[in-house]
Amino acid sequence: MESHIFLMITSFCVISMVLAQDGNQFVHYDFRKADLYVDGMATIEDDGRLKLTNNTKKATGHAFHKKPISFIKNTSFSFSTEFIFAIIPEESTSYGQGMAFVISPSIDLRYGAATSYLGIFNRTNDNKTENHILAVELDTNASSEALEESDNHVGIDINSIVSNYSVDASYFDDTLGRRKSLLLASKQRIHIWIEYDGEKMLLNVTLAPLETPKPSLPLLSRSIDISKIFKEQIYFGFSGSTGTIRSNQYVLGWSLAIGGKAESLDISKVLDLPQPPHNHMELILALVATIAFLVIACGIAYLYHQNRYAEVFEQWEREYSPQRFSFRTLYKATKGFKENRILGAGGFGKVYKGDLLDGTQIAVKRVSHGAEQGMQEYVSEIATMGRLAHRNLVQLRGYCRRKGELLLVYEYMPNGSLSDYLFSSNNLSWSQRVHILKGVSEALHYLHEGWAQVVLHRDIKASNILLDSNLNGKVGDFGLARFHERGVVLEPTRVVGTIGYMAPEVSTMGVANELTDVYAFGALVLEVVCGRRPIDLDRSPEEKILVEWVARCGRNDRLMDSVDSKLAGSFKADEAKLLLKLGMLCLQSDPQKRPTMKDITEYLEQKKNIPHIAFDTTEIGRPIIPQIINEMGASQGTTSSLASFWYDTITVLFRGR
Ligand SMILES: *[C@@H]1O[C@H](CO)[C@@H](O)[C@H](O)[C@H]1NC(C)=O
Ligand SMILES: *[C@@H]1O[C@H](CO)[C@@H](O)[C@H](O)[C@H]1NC(C)=O
Ligand SMILES: *[C@@H]1O[C@H](CO)[C@@H](O)[C@H](O)[C@H]1NC(C)=O
Ligand SMILES: *[C@@H]1O[C@H](CO)[C@@H](O)[C@H](O)[C@H]1NC(C)=O
Ligand SMILES: *[C@@H]1O[C@H](CO)[C@@H](O)[C@H](O)[C@H]1NC(C)=O
Ligand SMILES: *[C@@H]1O[C@H](CO)[C@@H](O)[C@H](O)[C@H]1NC(C)=O
Ligand SMILES: *[C@H]1O[C@@H](CO)[C@H](O)[C@@H](O)[C@@H]1NC(C)=O
Repeated sequence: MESHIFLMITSFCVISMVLAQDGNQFVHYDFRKADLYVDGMATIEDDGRLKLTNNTKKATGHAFHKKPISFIKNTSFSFSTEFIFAIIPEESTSYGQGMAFVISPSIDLRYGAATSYLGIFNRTNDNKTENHILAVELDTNASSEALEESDNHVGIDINSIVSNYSVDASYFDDTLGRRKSLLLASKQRIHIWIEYDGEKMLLNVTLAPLETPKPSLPLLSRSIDISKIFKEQIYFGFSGSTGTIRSNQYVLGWSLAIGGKAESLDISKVLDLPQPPHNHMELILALVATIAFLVIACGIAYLYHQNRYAEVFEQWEREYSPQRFSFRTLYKATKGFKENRILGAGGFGKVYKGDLLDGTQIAVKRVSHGAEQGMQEYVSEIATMGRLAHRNLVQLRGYCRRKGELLLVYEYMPNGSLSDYLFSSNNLSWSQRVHILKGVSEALHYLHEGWAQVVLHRDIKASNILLDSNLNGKVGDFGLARFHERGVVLEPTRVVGTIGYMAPEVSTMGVANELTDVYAFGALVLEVVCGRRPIDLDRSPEEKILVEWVARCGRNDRLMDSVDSKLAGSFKADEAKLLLKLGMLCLQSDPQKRPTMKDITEYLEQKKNIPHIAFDTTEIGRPIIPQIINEMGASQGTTSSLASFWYDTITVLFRGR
């Protein structure tokens, strides 16, 4: 029983396959697989489209299914077909000729004329019953030979190009319940159904745009007795022509059945039309426009990029390139120099925290640098400073140069500056303070004597001493540092420094040397021991200037009174005495009486005894105090906090003689 059913199924399959191969029924989406005969302009394109006409004027193209169908001359003969076509005219106002679905006794219609004959008939054979041809024309030109009036019509032709029936192209829109016109030469894919019911002798032609399902009403429904047209054998196919105006005509899917309903075409399988071909001028214009657009876009991107990451790099800088950072790297490390990355701001610019890609933390100082002259010398000094190495120096890792701006890259100091630490709620213990001062003295000793050249820091102050994670003091910010050969007589230069740390002679002599650094170091020592700024305008006149006040305490034999009150009872008196005396030694008005940094390290290591100091007013070097600060101090109140802001942030620049 089971095997019997199986046999029935297989035999059914064999029959339908035979039918399909027979040519009585087929569906094609890819015409390479169809058994087509083509001639004239017609070709089957590489991706499977049937292209009936090309851009040749006054030519024809034909495509026929090779297998003939036996035509039985009785009422039982029916057929059904549907296909997708597209007419792409060269111009958009003139469409040229059209195409037709043709049932012919021969596959060879090469005698068919071009232009208005659509490749089906010619002047001699037109309107002859010997043609045995039925065609459904999709005509886009009203030709006088064919007695046509419409440039967009569908016609049924029996043996003649003069249609027996013809109507303007349209389709019935079932959702609207009315007809809508449809342009055949619309460059869009159009669906057409042609059905012949042999019993009713009715030929129906129905059109619709590709996406629209088959309308319920046909465009044409005419009674025709096809038995009077055909002979015993018929072929199904297409014919198209061009005239003086050219067009490309495509067939993109075809289903046909004899004696039944043709299988519906699956719209999703229907090939797209090729990209509309451009003419040369359009192509060149498009190319030029594209290139122009790209150039402009690239230009904008480049300028934006240039502007964002622009740097100045000159030939002479080549030798420093190992120390050079790209601005891009620094920009990314500081997240675009974000406000929340600012570590501090001074008279010379802001300092930002940065994270390099390898995880190293850095501090980036942006120094505005108006003058490009002197830059070479400056960068060479920076490069030299990059080679300075001491555990109590903040390592300068490199630099970057932009127009009007210099960026200095330092190792990152997690505990910030000594100034911030000393005057914040953090309490630096006595031993920590001593440790920091020793470290700074060693660094300065190294700068002055441990190097081939003499390095003057010129801006020693609490805010330039930075603290690492173990609270080691490190001398940072070499923004004002200068180098000179040992033993040369220094010329007066532009004098720089910070109020409170500037030795009196710099204003009169205009010379900075090792001993002016020593003076600043002395001011720093007193600041650290006493926990007070070198100049504090908020205090009483005798306490305003720290060095004068410490001297007063010394003269009154009450030196310990000057030690930071936060340290009460927790400092070593003998060490405090040593440091205060050392500070006073450094702050003497006569530079020659000041100790060298070498002496200082030896006093601190107690390798050498510190000389006697009288705390005599005449010997004390009062730091330079510009008039404006004095005046501010005179009027107490709100301005004094402004003065202390100045003190902290403004580094004074003025010319020596
Ligand atoms: C059009 O088809 C004809 C005939 O096959 C061919 O000779 C001609 O080169 C084709 N023209 C174009 C533009 O493809
Ligand atoms: C059709 O005509 C043929 C002879 O031409 C005949 O043998 C056949 O039975 C006819 N079929 C029908 C359905 O009338
Ligand atoms: C029809 O063909 C003629 C002659 O080839 C042409 O002048 C006219 O512009 C065409 N009309 C359309 C709508 O293509
Ligand atoms: C027209 O077609 C017929 C074939 O039907 C052919 O014999 C004749 O030569 C053709 N005439 C011209 C002018 O091409
Ligand atoms: C076609 O030929 C028939 C006669 O065979 C004639 O009556 C008719 O007018 C012709 N049609 C045209 C358009 O010439
Ligand atoms: C042809 O159209 C008419 C009128 O709409 C309809 O009655 C008939 O069933 C159609 N025939 C076919 C084969 O679709
Ligand atoms: C179309 O039909 C054929 C066959 O019925 C006639 O012979 C033609 O004369 C007719 N042509 C027109 C224009 O009606």
